[in-house]
Amino acid sequence: MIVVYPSRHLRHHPPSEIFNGVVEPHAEVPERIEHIKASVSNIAGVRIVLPKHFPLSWIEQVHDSGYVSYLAEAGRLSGNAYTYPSVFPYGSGENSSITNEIARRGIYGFDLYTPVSNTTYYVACASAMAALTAASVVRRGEMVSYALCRPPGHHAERSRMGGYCYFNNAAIAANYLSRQGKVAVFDIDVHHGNGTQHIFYERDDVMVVNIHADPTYKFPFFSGFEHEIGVGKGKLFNKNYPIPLGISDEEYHPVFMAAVKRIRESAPQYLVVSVGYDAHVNDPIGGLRLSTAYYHRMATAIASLHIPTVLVQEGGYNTGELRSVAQSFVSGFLDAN
Ligand code: Q9C
Ligand code: ZN
Repeated sequence: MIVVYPSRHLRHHPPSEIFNGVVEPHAEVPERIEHIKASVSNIAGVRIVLPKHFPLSWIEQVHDSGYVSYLAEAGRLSGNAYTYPSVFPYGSGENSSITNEIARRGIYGFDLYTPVSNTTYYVACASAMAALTAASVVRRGEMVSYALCRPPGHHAERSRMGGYCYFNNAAIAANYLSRQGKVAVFDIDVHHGNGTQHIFYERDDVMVVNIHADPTYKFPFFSGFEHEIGVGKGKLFNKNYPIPLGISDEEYHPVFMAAVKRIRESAPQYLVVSVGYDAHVNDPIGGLRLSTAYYHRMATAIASLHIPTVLVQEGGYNTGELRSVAQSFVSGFLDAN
């Protein structure tokens, strides 16, 4: 398995996140990817590579060009301090003509977890390039590859950052592969991948299947409900499986297998998996109770689909557990193949 490691992620270290008015240390820390990389590099059959460079047009096919340049400009204005989104004015950001810097921070972001500094654009590009590199490996004929993306991506919409995400790496990989045939995205991060849903909501060439903690109680709160099924020609090409908080392997499994069945029935040529390790029992923010061994079982079931698959790293915040959880997941994939 080729594993793509974007070493520039070490330049990304937001100091804090603000939840409901309270400042907390930022959960999305550099050690996450260092631990995952260290553990998977010990597995026989894994080869670690650096990202290759792809044209920026692959990012701009998924993200609004005003948003992409905002990220670069806001970073230059911030210098090496991180600036946070403002809460006004709320808006989608697309085709925005607003130039005031404070207002723009409210247009291009939807929460206070996702600050910008002068390294953000550069590290977000490298993370997206890692996803594209992993996708190109599968396009060349490998059955599986793994992009150790950091910052993560699945909360980033076409023109808004949020949930620690700037560019939607999984969506960029899925859109790239969609030029070759039908694609499915399977999002197993504990949080709903609202950005991926938003980006493909009107498309029928990329099916999006999401299993996550019920957004009534968990981030992102505004999206991820069962009635969200896609619109226009994208209708029925989006499927959400919200899960009650606190559930463990045996209760999760039937829902997971229903999602796998749905993917099999859509018969995609490529699969992109948004892999979060934050549904694990010891994750500090997830709220579900999956075991380390269950990640092996999930990987086996996904690999049994026999669809060329790009694994894209999303969340997972217990730095003490990430080595064993990643080891369980990756070896599940390799054992099945
Ligand atoms: N301080 C991803 O997993 N909520 N993003 C944290 C506790 C933010 C998660 C609240 C969750 C964002 C990629
Ligand atoms: Zn998550």
